Amino acid sequence: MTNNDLGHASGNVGIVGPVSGTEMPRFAGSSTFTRLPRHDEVSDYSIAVLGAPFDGGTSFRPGARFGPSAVRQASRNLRPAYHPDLDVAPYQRLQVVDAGDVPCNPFSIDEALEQIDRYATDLLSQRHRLITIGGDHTVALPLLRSVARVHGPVALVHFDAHLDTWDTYFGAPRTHGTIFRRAFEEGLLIEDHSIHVGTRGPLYSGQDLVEDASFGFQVIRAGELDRLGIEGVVHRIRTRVGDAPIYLSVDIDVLDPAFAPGTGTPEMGGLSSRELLHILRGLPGDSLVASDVVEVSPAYDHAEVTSLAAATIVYDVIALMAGAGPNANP
Ligand SMILES: [Mn+2]
Repeated sequence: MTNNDLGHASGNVGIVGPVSGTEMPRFAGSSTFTRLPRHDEVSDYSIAVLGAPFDGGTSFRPGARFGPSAVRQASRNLRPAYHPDLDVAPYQRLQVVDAGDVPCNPFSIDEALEQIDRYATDLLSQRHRLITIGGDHTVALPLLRSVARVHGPVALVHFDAHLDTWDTYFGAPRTHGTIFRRAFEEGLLIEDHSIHVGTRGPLYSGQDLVEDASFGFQVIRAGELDRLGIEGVVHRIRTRVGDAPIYLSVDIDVLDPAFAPGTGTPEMGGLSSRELLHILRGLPGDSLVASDVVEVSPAYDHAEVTSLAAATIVYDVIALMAGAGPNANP
């Protein structure tokens, strides 16, 4: 079967691109992320997009299990051939594929985490990078486990309204609000290289911040963005991570509910989608080994606002990994 038989636009030799928007309108055809080829349609790839439709670790509004399909659907809005702000044609530079969804057991958190770990471990290596669409934030724990197996401990760059370093909920140790404490305890993170960005809202206790700091996290609170500006935030993140391999975790609730209403635990006073995209575009793409975009709960969304934000972030992370050109101007 040739590239043309699949209806895919050809880029560099051997690379199979997404279905062309001139051959099939963007609202039709393949339902993969930005209509990329499926994992089993190509012989090798550099970046895989994976769905983790699991929301059994959610503490408030449920529904993120429908996130991967909603984000793929919203990705039809994107024209993925060329990213002008990063000056890169990511799908011509690297082979990117959609690896489908992990079959997650909706009745067992631990079994679902094992399933995600197994899938991610199959897809990841030193030269295969992974971007996972959640699912609630619990899915980040098995993803970090598989990343650490390949790369060793990593620096976590974590965009979220919440710290996600609490200990337990109702006695449950692995939930969407406890994963990064578990990741620290399991030695998956490089100490003193990780950072939360965009946290805000009231806490269970002031002690939460003390404990979080004791796990080696720095914090840029959402309100600090007004003082630091985009460049100041980017500088703080880059200084924090240094040359370490980065796992980038984006909880869509880092955005203000005005920009992302369709999520499980919304908090007022968040980032705008423009602020988030511009910060992301300032990150060192070469160091990104894996990423997730989580907590899209489509039942609470309106007009695909939240799903489109998540789809755009996934595409931007792909473009960052593919490498910015010489004219990039984030
Ligand atoms: Mn979170």
